[in-house]
Amino acid sequence: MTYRVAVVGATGAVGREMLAILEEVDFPIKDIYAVASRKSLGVEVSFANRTLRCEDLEQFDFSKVDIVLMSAGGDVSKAWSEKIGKQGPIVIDNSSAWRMDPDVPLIVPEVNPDAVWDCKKKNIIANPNCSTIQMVVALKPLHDAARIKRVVVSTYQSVAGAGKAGMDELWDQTKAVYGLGETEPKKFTKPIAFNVIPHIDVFMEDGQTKEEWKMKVETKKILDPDIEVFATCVRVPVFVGHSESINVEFENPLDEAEAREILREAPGIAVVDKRENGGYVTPKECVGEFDTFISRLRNDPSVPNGLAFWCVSDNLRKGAALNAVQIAQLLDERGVITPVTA
Ligand code: 2RA
Repeated sequence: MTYRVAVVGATGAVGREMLAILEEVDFPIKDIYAVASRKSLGVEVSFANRTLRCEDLEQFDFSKVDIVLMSAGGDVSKAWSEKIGKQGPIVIDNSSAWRMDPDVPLIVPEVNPDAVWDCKKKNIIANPNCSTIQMVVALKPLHDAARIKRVVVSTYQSVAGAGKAGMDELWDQTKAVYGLGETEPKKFTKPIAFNVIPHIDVFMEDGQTKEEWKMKVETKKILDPDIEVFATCVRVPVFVGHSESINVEFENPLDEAEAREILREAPGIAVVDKRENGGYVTPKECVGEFDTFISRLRNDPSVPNGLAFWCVSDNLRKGAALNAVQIAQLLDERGVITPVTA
């Protein structure tokens, strides 16, 4: 079985990663198309050993594909995903546009693969927010073992989460410190070079930011509505790779040694946890990797049945493009789509 695939937003950082990962995992592709807004018409992107020329989103005939990997932002997704789904293909959307829609499953394949069948209502599957994905991959096996009551998480999110403009801003401001170029913040609210900013996405009425809210509501939708989550999301001057400090309170006892063994066996997780200099993973080391890395596992005696750990993942890969491609693999494995092509 092979599939006809379109990548919408193919010129963006995540779109390019989607193409790279489709090739890396050897996804069974019959035809592949790069699609983008008119301003990227004709731009070339690479796939395997060839180049694809971007086609115009407004003109593209989506009835000729089986799967659409969409990373073109929330506004484009709101305007297009439902229309595309009605033409036949399943849209796997990386934006926040559909994540909380009750008729759209929000999927992390290691956590809630069975939800894939719910995509039939709108032919849309939502890819969760990057900071949620890596956290729930780690929480799922621990929840199965001892039932999580509450999670307190602080994030250290790379500028790649804000797209190419975020990466350019860190680069330009870093150069400016040495007298080379501009310093004015544009994408971020304060200087990001040599600084940290406790603000990602817009503020909500209760004082939390939307990024913090997403971590709560998405975890409930993907993993368990009874889990309480409190997040503080922070942008840090790291180009790629999100880190999280996670404290978990369980209903039942689970000590650090058991948790370490459970996580070692869990899909999508690599445990690197030596109590010595450098015996942990930093974001620099996770770039390009598929796994979510767990380090610094400790009992947290400040609450009953408490556990703390450090969690690092490539936000452009597991936090976006890789998770989307793994959803496409799940569609294939479960036989959700019947492509017209053999
Ligand atoms: C960020 N969560 O890091 C966003 C990207 N999805 O800003």
